[in-house]
Amino acid sequence: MRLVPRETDFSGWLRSPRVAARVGVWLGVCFGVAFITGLISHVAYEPPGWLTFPTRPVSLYRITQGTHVVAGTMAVPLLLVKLWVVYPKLFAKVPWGDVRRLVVHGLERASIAALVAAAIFQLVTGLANSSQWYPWGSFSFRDMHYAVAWVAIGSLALHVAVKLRIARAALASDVNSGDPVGGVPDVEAPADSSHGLTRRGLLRTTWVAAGLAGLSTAGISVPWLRDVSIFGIRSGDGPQGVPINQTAVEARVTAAASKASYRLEIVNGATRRQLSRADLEAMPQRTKVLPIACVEGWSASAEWGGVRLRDLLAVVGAPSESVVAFVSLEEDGAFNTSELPAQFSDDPLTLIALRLNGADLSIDHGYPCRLIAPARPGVFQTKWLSRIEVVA
Ligand SMILES: Nc1nc2c(c(=O)[nH]1)N[C@H]1C(S)=C(S)[C@@H](COP(=O)(O)O)O[C@H]1N2
Ligand SMILES: [Mo]
Repeated sequence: MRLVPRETDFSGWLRSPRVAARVGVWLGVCFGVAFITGLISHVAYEPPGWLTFPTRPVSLYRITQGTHVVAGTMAVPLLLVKLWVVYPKLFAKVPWGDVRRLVVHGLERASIAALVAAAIFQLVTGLANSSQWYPWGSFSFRDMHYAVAWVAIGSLALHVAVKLRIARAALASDVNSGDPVGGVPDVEAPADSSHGLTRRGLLRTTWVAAGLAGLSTAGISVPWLRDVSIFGIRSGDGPQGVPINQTAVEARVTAAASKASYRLEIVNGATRRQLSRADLEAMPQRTKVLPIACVEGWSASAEWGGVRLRDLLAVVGAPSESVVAFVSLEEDGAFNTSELPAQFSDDPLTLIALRLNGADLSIDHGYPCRLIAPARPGVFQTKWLSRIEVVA
């Protein structure tokens, strides 16, 4: 008996280039969608100097980030099936005798290794983040996930280029055919299930698994899908009908946020104003329907009431198109400050919210006041504001 099997030890009609190509197409679509929506998220988090992120549609980030997480989740069953179909190739014969073929073989192996490692890494870290599990400690999820996305998409492009000819031939031929495709041998597959699972049966099962994975995640942002959203850990309602990522107790702001002496400080250079919650309530109030959309994929729309940021900037003589820093009462924590680009400060929909869905903001949603701006990642919608400062 051999310890290491050979590629030819894995027979069976399911492990066919025709199956691999068909699953590969959809896997590629999921990774492509996740890559593009991921780039949008990256730009929303860290806009490069030459690009201003749009403030409309208000649900832009909600849609792109929800799509990102759904595409990534759908890729999980697709990747598992794809790896199962092709893994006998791990044991393919190495062409030791022929240097040129050995080099080509080695390069192809290396690119596949990079692709598989990057794909698994992206799906595992993405799923962990969307379920709020941070096993990587002090490493920044976003930095890692972003860097490896380039490895994944680069090695995927290379893989597609290398396999294009055989994949096209495989897709163009009957799925049950036993003819070799692009020089790769195949075996005739029975079309009926009396011999076990058919290729069509495997493909159908794979599509259903991917569809269910997508549906079960989509519920975190699509209200009517909530009931089937078994993976959506934020699908339940928080207070006032909106989920919460961090409560006031967790952020240790309960005392500071409930004090009668609370003042919101607004700073523009040497000009400083201190406003109590009653002062804020005395200013012109607006109500707007805007979503909260977290990087984790969940989102919820709500009716926010409060003062326009523009109006508050006017109080300290600042132009509405200012870059504005927000500081929370929360003393430490990764999300206790944010910086709002000028186009969002200028937007009439950007509010310092005092109310949520017709009632005073609950303490977990940011009482005495919080920022809510259109088309922004949730992490920048700073809660429990203590200071608003014009920085540019
Ligand atoms: N001060 C402060 N603001 C914060 C956070 C936080 O931890 N501290 N979490 C942010 C994140 S990650 C999200 S998604 C939203 C969630 O808003 P909600 O709790 O009102 O739903 O608040 C943001 N604002
Ligand atoms: Mo978030």
